[in-house]
Amino acid sequence: MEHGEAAVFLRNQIVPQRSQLGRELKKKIRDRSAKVGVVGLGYVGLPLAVEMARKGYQVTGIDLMREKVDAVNSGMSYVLDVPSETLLSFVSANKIRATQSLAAVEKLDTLNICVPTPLRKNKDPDLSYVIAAVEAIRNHIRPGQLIVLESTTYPGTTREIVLPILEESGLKVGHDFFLAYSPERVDPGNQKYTTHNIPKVVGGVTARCTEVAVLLYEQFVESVIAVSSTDSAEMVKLLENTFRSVNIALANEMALTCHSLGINVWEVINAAKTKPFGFMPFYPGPGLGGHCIPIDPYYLTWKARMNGCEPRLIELAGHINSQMPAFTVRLIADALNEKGKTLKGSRILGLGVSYKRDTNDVRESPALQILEGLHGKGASIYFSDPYVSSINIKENTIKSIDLTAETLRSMDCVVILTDHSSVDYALVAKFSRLIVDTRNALQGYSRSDVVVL
Ligand code: SAJ
Repeated sequence: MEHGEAAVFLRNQIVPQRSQLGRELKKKIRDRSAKVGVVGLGYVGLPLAVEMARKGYQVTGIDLMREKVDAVNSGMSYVLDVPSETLLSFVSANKIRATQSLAAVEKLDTLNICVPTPLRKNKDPDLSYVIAAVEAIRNHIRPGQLIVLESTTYPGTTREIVLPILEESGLKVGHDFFLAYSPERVDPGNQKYTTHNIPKVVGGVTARCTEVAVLLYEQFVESVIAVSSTDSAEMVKLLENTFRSVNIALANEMALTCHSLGINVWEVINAAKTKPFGFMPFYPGPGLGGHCIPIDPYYLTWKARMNGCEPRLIELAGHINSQMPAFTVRLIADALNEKGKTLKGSRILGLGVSYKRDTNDVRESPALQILEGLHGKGASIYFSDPYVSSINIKENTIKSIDLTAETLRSMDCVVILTDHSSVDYALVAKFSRLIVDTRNALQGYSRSDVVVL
């Protein structure tokens, strides 16, 4: 047989297999016999693994960190939203197991990639975790698999970066394997919206990729929204979080403006939000923390600039938000000054240090920048946070102290940086000598001398 004929013959043989691949995978997804995998067992990946196990899938979690793999395999959850008893029940039933080895990919039918997408020091996107995971998957990919990237990233990542790497395997997207993007929308600590009831946006490289990916999510997510491409799906998430960054920046700029006019911005916002339409309240704060909002807009602006756009509004919002920690330090200095005191030598308690209320996550928390700034100006800094046991400020590790009348009385200034629900604010209002409240946590507590943002 001529080489060309052989190729046609092989192709003809393969073509029925290829169209069969999609059918077989869909069948396995529907009857739950699909072996599903999650790469990256963090605050996104672990809840996803649990949700798929809950629907009857055999889940393999893959993570580089030995301690995470060991913790999962012993049913010890390190993610607030996943109770250990829930995890243990699925591990004991052999529905979830974790491994460090990406060779496990060979045996899987679907793979969700939930690895970090941080920023580099120069605020450029850092796709090193995604690329490392995808290159490892390429070495173990086989026909009939669905791969979905969930990590927040700029439009074009799946099509321009992930797809070429996977096709180095010789397999063809849409025929031999399926590739899609679906932005993670996990809101850590949110009791009302969790993986199964947060609508899921999905976009595939081809129509068939979208079809297979939508089918997978439909098995364990109440509402699945298909979009026309991976680029659109990537852009959806960036719009969602850039929307927040820009509106938080507006709230922060309103706070700075109200401060200069002697107006209470919290009263203004609370009154404005009585408007039953056309308004959505955002609030000023000591700065922008977390692993999403301070970071995601930079993925968008980087890509926009690479394509000749100038996203000045988005960049300006980031600038305004990044000024809030320094503004807060000045606010504390002015408040002490009114009492005839200086930052230098004052004892200052940071109340709440995680990046937002009712979570233990301190990533990018502005509280750390503020405490570091106070320390740099010679203040003795302390903190109390029911969710965080210790933090590092410069080279010093500081432990959380108990919130007692004595502690409060002993401080020259108590600054509320994160408004955890469980804190006894009546105690704070009663025994603190000076309070700077960046979250309006003491609203309703009769203490007229509180300094607010
Ligand atoms: N913040 C303000 N003022 C506000 C809202 C937030 O200063 O009005 C600050 C927070 O204190 C925090 C930072 O901004 O430091 C981010 O807060 P966030 O409420 O946006 O919480 P995140 O970072 O956990 O954002 C996540 C995002 N979820 C995903 O990316 C999947 C975001 O899309 C959600 O809308 C958000 O949770 C949420 O609504 O809780």
